[in-house]
Amino acid sequence: MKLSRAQLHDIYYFLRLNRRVDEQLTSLYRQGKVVGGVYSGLGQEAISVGTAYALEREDVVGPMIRNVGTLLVRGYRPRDLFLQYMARRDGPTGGRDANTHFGDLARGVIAPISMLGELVPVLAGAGLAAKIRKEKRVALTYIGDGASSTTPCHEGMNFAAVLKLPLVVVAENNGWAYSTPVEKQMAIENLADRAQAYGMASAIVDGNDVLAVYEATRKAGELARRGGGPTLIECKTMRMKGHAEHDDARYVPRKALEAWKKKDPIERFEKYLKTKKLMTADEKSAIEARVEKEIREDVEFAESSPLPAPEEAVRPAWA
Ligand SMILES: Cc1ncc(C[n+]2csc(CCOP(=O)(O)OP(=O)(O)O)c2C)c(N)n1
Ligand SMILES: [Mg+2]
Repeated sequence: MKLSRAQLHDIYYFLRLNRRVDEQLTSLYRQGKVVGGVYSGLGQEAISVGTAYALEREDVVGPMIRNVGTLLVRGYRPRDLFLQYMARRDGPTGGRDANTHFGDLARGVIAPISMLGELVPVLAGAGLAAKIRKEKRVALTYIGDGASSTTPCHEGMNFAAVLKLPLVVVAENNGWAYSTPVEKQMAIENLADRAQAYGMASAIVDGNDVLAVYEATRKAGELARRGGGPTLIECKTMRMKGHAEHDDARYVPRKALEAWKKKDPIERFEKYLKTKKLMTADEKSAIEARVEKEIREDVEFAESSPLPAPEEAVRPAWA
């Protein structure tokens, strides 16, 4: 599907918003205002935004903690992230859970599960439900290079392939699983090569190219809707920070980070829109001004929200 100029601007807006939410969360963390850790998706925004933008309204998505862009595309606002990370009363879990551990079926968002790989069988189940009910719904979730080596991930992918479920698994190969480099946890070059063994479709894309990610996800979604079964999309990218803000990632070679910085997904998309004359300097400034205004207002809103009352602690997180 060819994206319109308005849709391209929309994607640019979400990429920027994702980046600014990320930066703002880091800033709040450094001010000691965050309860728990901040798990940055810096440099991986094209994957969250490109995949989520390719979904239809009725589809379901299971983001992981770095997929803030996915949440924004599904209708969450920056304030939801700020409130949640600062454990405030008005946040999605009312201060009873941390980081992106929230979901909303009305938005088609299934909350992350911390145990790596577990979302694969859960989203395969969502795909199975769609198949049984004959709904043209696609289920999509994310795994990291580390998560891809877990038992539930293998079980979920095999299950989805055998039953030809409408599942899209987006593997964010960012080179690292905490301090473990990818070559120390898999003996093959491409994570997507595993797809053949399950009997499912696969694609390898440049994870820093939002349009490539979008296209691959559309294609996988179309295959799933046609009853063609699941797809594993490997997005090659780089984790540009430590595992979380507390980790300075001194074990990651600086040279690799410098090389990847040159491939920044947002700068790259900006350059593309500019050279193809798809976004004027004025249009770009207007989008950036809108993002800045929303960030400013939402940080203010979140900071003025109170902490939950002590008796709230005994209420379940989801009640
Ligand atoms: C089953 C399981 N083992 C270990 C952990 C601890 N853990 C949390 S994140 C992480 C690394 C994840 O790496 P990857 O899947 O590549 O995702 P990335 O952090 O690069 O986004 C580990 C080991 C966990 N949450 N679940
Ligand atoms: Mg990783």
